[in-house]
Amino acid sequence: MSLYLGLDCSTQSLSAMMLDASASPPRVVFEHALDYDAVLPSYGTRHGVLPSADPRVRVSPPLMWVEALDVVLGAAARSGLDVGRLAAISGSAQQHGSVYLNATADERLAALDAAQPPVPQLRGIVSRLVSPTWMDTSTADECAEIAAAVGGNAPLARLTGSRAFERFTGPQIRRFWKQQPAEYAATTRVHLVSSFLGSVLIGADAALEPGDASGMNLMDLVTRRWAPAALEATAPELADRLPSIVPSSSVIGELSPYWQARHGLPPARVVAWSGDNPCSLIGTGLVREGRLAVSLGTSDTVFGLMRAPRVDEGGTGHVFGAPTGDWMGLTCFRNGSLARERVRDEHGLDWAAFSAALDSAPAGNGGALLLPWFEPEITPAVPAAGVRRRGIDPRDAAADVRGLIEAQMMALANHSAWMGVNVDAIHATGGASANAAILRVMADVFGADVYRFESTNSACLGAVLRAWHADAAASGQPRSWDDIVAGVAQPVASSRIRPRPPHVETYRALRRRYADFEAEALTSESA
Ligand code: ADP
Ligand code: XUL
Repeated sequence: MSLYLGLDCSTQSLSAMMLDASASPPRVVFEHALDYDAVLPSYGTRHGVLPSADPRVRVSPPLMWVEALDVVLGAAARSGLDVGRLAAISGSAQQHGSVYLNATADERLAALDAAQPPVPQLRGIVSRLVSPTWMDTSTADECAEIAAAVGGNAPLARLTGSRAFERFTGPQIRRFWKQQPAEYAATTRVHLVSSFLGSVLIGADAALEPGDASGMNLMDLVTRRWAPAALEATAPELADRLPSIVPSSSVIGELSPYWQARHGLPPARVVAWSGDNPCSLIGTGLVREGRLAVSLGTSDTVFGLMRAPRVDEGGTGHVFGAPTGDWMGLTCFRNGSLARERVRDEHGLDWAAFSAALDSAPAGNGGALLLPWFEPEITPAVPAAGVRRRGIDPRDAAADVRGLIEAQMMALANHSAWMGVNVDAIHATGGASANAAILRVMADVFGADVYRFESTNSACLGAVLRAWHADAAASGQPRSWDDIVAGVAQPVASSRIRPRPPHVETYRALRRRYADFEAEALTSESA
């Protein structure tokens, strides 16, 4: 019986997981992660992105992801497992980031020489050397232009699931076309990070699926096809440059002869890659409506499955396609793990001391508040960095750490209210979900039970499970999503953290004061 491989190309690392589906229950038998800054220093990234003098610009070198893929596939092949049993591979990638390919790409991808590493052979295939990432905020003008062309942000949100957001691929493509028209003209394909890496695996142009395509401001959320009005508002002749959109559990090809020969892998099925949040929805087991997941990764996100696309016309959140064929609501925060690391480092702490400092200050921090905008923020939209403290001495480590974590948890809770989910349980994931002190604040602020998972990488687990789901269907033995996630993507029952009623009361009041503080700061900013 079968092994499945999931890959996750995230902001700071590329990771892999293998699942043995014949074990009872199915279990993860291999995990490996590669940190870009540490293992591939020649690309010059910091936290996975290139340094930039303009704080709005956050780009990464796309071929770094290919080199990481090569290293990680090699590690999976040498895992000692019988990789001849590998039936299917899928992937997860940071959302919204785009890769621009020229007319040589298809031929070069198909003709790779297995005796050589991939990157030197693929150097000429990009029409743009860098890929804008989800952290990029340089496209405010383009957002305004696109929204105006389709009649405003509310109609754009109804059509595509989101108002125009700076990091979304459509506004990024428009800026590229405006600033580098010759390079845009030379671009024959604009891929997302997900469909780019899928293309690299199959040695041909790969399709996109609706989960990641809905992060572009270009797809009709209901028909799951490109929306002509959005394409027209974005850039000329864009339809020809976009991949096709296929259902999420589609086999898009097989592992190319190059990867088979290079690492001794079989001709496994390759399943459409998706975005990290849609993959995490599966990896946290949220295949039914009613619970939310909170991912504390490089970005912090809060999301849950939706049976119908209840779009947020208020402009905070997104509705994406879910891998199950349903939809998912999501709100994203940019000041996540890197803000936590910043405060940790400013006070000279390690994670254990950070947690102790957090625990040592009282719930509610004596009424003190902090707005954690160390970098421009996505939610709410804060164009220029600027941390604000009210009643916190920045030299007081306990108050500062507490202020940060309470701010992050209150922002997550307040800005997910639009989803209309009555939350009684939260599935926590992402690197910082390993931190129980943070999860205790989460439980108190949301007034909900919080559960953890064995692995903090639900995006990678979701990718493996998507590979299994699609392979089962392609083999004529389809399995339900409930069946796929049972026993694998379930929270650890003993990890349950219950909210403490007095603290829930404290935060009920503080959440309103936090919302007022946020609103005041935004008003004074725009004044
Ligand atoms: P990504 O979203 O890029 O995949 P991860 O989910 O892998 O990121 O999260 C990585 C982050 O997890 C690191 O940047 C680090 O700040 C954070 N992290 C790891 N361990 C802890 C901990 N014990 N407490 C808080 N944060 C942690
Ligand atoms: C979601 C978003 C981030 C990235 C991070 O909209 O921008 O969560 O997907 O990888």
